[in-house]
Amino acid sequence: MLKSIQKGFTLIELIIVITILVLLGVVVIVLIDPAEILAQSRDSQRISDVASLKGATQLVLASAVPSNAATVCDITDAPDGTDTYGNATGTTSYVFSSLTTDIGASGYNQSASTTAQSITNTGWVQIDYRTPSTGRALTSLPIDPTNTLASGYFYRWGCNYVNGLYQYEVDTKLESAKYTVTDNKATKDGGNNSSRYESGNNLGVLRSY
Ligand SMILES: [Ca+2]
Ligand SMILES: [Ca+2]
Repeated sequence: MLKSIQKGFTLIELIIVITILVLLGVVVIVLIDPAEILAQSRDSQRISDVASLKGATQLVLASAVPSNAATVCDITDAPDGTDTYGNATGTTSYVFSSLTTDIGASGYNQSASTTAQSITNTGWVQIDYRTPSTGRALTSLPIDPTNTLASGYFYRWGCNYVNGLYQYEVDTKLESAKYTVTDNKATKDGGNNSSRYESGNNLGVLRSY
């Protein structure tokens, strides 16, 4: 008589296997830290966007200065990081944010959500990035992947005109441990704001908000 061969797993074996798989999953999630990976991804975009904005601004202001440059750049005094910008009645703004809501401080300009990324002077930075027409650096204005006032994650842009030179600054806030602890870019950029990553040809242009 043939012995019956037992097939499959017993309940105990199944429980052991499932427990091991769950533990392995937890270990993998802890090691990978998906939240940090996502934060690093957003930061990489921010660093890239800031570099793009700096390059495009430099190209425009150094070649064919937009006709409205005098109205979007503070031409009244040297940048010192404390400028109030804007005129007395607040009708003119010289600090532009990628937010589409009011930042709640004088001198700031927020964009219309429908045109925020336009490279004509209706984008959140109100200068015309279509010049020069060849070698154009931007096809659309980048906006922060989070872009909310409450989080602090949004881009800012400002410029002055001093001694025959347009001086500009772009800044953003970073969030990942990689770029705020291991490689703390906000404190190593040479700027005057230790909580934001600054770029431009004069890092004293933008004030705190
Ligand atoms: Ca800084
Ligand atoms: Ca600054």
